[in-house]
Amino acid sequence: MSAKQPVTQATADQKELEVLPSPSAHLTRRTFLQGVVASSLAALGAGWSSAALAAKPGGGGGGGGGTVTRNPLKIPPAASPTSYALQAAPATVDIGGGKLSNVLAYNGFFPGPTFRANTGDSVNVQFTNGLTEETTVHWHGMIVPTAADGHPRDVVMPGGSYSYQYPIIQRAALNWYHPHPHMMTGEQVALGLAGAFILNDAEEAALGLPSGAYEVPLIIRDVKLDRAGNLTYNAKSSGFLGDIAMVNGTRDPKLDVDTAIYRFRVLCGSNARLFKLALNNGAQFTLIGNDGGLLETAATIGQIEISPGERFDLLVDFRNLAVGTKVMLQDLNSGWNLLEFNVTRQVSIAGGLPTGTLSSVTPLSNPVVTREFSFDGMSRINGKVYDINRIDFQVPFGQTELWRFTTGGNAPHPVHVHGASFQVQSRSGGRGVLFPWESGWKDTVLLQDGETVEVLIRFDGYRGLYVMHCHKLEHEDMGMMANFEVI
Ligand SMILES: [Cu+2]
Repeated sequence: MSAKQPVTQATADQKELEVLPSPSAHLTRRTFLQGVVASSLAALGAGWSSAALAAKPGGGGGGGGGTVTRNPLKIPPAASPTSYALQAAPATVDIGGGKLSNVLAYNGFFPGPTFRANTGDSVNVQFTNGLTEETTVHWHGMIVPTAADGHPRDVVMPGGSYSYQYPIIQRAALNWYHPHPHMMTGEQVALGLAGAFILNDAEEAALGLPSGAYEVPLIIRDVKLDRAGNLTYNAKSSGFLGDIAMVNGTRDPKLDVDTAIYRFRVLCGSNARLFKLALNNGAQFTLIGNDGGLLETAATIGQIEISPGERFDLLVDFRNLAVGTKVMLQDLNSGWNLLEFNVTRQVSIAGGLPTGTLSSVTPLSNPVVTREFSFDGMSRINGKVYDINRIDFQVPFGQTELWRFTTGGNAPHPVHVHGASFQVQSRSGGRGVLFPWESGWKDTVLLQDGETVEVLIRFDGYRGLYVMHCHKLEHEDMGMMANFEVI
């Protein structure tokens, strides 16, 4: 691959209204950022279909869904990260009903294997890059040393390998892993590279929450397919939006359920799309956790909005439904049907929805420093486009700080910080309130137009280099990211 080209603010923001010609599975982020229409088919290697003339509206994920043929929800295989060989490479996968699609995959799986581990375990993932461009693996939500964080500086070249090693020093949560290379994250994630990482601990295990077949990871995202049915990506500075939804890499998915309580570990894996989740039978979700693990107490909620990078831990109670009942998980923003639950088996399982305290969350307090971060345009934080070699600020280890995120526009900006979780304190302007899913610990918080969001944060894991950025991946790739150093 050629050397990276500098990105100027003008280059990035000029692109605001431009939609690059589809298809562009072959279009590299770098080319996008240079403002050049790529015609190269070489970027991602062999096996990719030729260009389609236009993206075909998928339709399958949306609409009333009356005649849609539904496909069994894929459940990615579980894997232990304590000793694991992980490869990113092009692959052909079944996206439902035997329809094959060229994607980028971890170990051939789209989404990648679901890592499962416990607090105190040590992660040892030997990664090899089978792509034809640079990549890294970022462990979103995991508190890891800089060298294991997948920082864009630590690129793994095509054919190269890297050892991600770290002890798990944090509480139970649903985290995830995905690429984080400079200017190419949006492309690689959109084409399929992401997987869940479920971390458990003694506090959570003691609650006896639904497990086994009753604990289901749901990676919800939108995708764009070309005419041949392959995942494709067209970079757009306002954020990539796909035509159809997929859950766990399955188009028009369905899940057979028992008359039981299910625990859904929900991750918004889209590049830019927000989903407003609801059940079409009017049933409520029992929200028990978010990015940073369990909440102190459960919240009952009918609609819940999730933005790229955020995670929710939701219980859904099917106990009182008759066999034969169908319930649809919907996205109220797009009107899409995301996942159909078919109640197929009567069971009787002891226990119920949790009451009382789920978890202990020690509040952060008394910040000694306040920092302001303005998310400007589509490519800048505090007026600056990301420079991989510039350290934007330093944070003393172990110091509680108040970080204030603001934006004048071009939202949504899901703000994500590496190296620590934070506690959301307030939101003013815009929606003007905090939501139940924003209590406890978070690592990604949604900043909408006109909003100011304040969080308390303390870095007490490791010293070293980390980034904060907008998790609308096109904004990140264009430079809405900052380097900081915990000292
Ligand atoms: Cu943004």
